[in-house]
Amino acid sequence: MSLADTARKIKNMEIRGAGRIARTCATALKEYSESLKTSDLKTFQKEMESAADILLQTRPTAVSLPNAVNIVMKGVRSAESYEEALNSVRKSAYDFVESSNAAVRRIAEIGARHIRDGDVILTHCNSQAAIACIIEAHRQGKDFEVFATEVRPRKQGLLTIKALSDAGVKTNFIVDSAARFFMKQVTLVIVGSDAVTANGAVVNKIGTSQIALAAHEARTPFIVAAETYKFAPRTITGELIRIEERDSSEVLDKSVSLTLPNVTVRNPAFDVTPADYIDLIITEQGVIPPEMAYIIIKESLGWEISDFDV
Ligand code: RUB
Repeated sequence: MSLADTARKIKNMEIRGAGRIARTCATALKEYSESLKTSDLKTFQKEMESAADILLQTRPTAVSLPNAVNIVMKGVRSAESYEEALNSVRKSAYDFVESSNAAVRRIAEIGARHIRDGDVILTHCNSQAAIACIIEAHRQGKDFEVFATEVRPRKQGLLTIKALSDAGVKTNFIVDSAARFFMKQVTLVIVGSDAVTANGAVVNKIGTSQIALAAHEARTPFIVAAETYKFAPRTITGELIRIEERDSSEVLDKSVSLTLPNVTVRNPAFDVTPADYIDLIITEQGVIPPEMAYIIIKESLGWEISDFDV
């Protein structure tokens, strides 16, 4: 696939979900580097920076994307020869994809331990990491059922119920606004994440924070499955995660909105759930309380406040 095709598919959400977006971008940079018809280091670096920029513009919220791009571009930026730069892209892209897949498997193992017989789990959107925990617990023979939300406007819930149904997990499909109605019978909420901030807030699909509020009210544990490359280094300086607002036509057909000149359709794709409403974050390195997010950014990702111009 060409770099432009990859960027288009991420933008229009044919390729979606923070983990998949990150792996796709790492692979796209590798393929792009191999397609370049130059052996001049400076030209190669310039072309790779432009390619990275194109990918970075596709979706603004998933921090996995800049994290993956930076991992792949690090060796390009510091290389002293074209060969070194090309080898570095190949290796770092390969390593990133492998470690990302391994992280999801590890999160599944750890997350499954938090699921017990008799649980009623609610999940929102379509998170590979969250679903992997549920499917792993089912594979281990645990007996539970799932409530999956529809996820307006793009209906990612359809992907979730297909994955769960294919795995043989007993699943209830509900509209987003029914989450609080059913929360009384839910014993565990598991969602994924597009970004985790230094203060332990989780950015995930719009509606996640309402579900967290309802879970808090019902004293239902709320856990997040997030690979460490979803943690956002720049938030240690207080920088906020940009929330993507998508086209209004995803919510209301243009032919209808054109007849309603006084109506503005708003379509934020994500929201922020504060750490106060989150019990645990499951990473591939283990389970942490949200308040420990800064430690992951500092010790696992290796970022310090002094790395930023503040
Ligand atoms: C997807 C979404 C998912 C996270 C985590 O939003 O909010 O919960 O990306 O997914 P969108 P994963 O459909 O707009 O991309 O665990 O697969 O990385």
